Amino acid sequence: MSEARAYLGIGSNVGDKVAMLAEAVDRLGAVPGIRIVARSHDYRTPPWGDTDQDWFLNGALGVDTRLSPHDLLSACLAAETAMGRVRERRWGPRIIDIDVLYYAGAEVDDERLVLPHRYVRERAFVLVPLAEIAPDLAIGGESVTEALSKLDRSGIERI
Ligand code: PH2
Ligand code: MG
Ligand code: MG
Repeated sequence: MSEARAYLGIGSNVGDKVAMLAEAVDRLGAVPGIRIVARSHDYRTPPWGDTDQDWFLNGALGVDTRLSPHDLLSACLAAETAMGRVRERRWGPRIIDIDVLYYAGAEVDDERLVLPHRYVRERAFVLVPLAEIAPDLAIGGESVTEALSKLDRSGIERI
C-alpha cells in the first residue's frame, strides 16, 4: 500500500504535559509504517466538555502512513497504553490522548473509529494546532481555517 496522509491530535492534562506530548511524538515516529511529516507547536487550552479538570496541552501531527485507518488507530492506542494511560471517566483527565482526526479523505463509521473525527470541526483545541500545519485541509466541505473562524478560541495560547 502507498502512503496516506493522516492528521492526529495529541493532548495531555496530567503530569509533565510537555514531556508527554514529546514522548507520544517519539513513540509514533518509531512505529514502522508511520512517518511524521508535520508537528504543530504545543497549545495551552481550557478543558472542554468536562470543565472540572486541569488545562490541557494540545498539538497536532501530520503523518504519512502505510497503515490502514484501523491499524493507525491501534498504533495510537498502543502508544497511549505504553505510556501508562488508564481509561477512567469520559472526557476526564488523561496523561496522553492520541486521536486520529483525518485519514486521506476516508469516511469510516464503526464501533472503533469515526473518520473524520466526530468533533473535529467543533473543537478549537483541535483546530488551532491543526490550522498551523494544515490550514487548507478540507474536512466536511470546509477548510480547517473556515471551521476555526466560527469557533471561540479564547483561552488558547501557544506555549
Ligand atoms: N480532550 C477531551 C475532552 N476535553 N479539552 C481540551 N482542552 N483538550 C483535549 O484534548 C480534550 C479536552 C477528550 O478527548
Ligand atoms: Mg480526544
Ligand atoms: Mg482519544
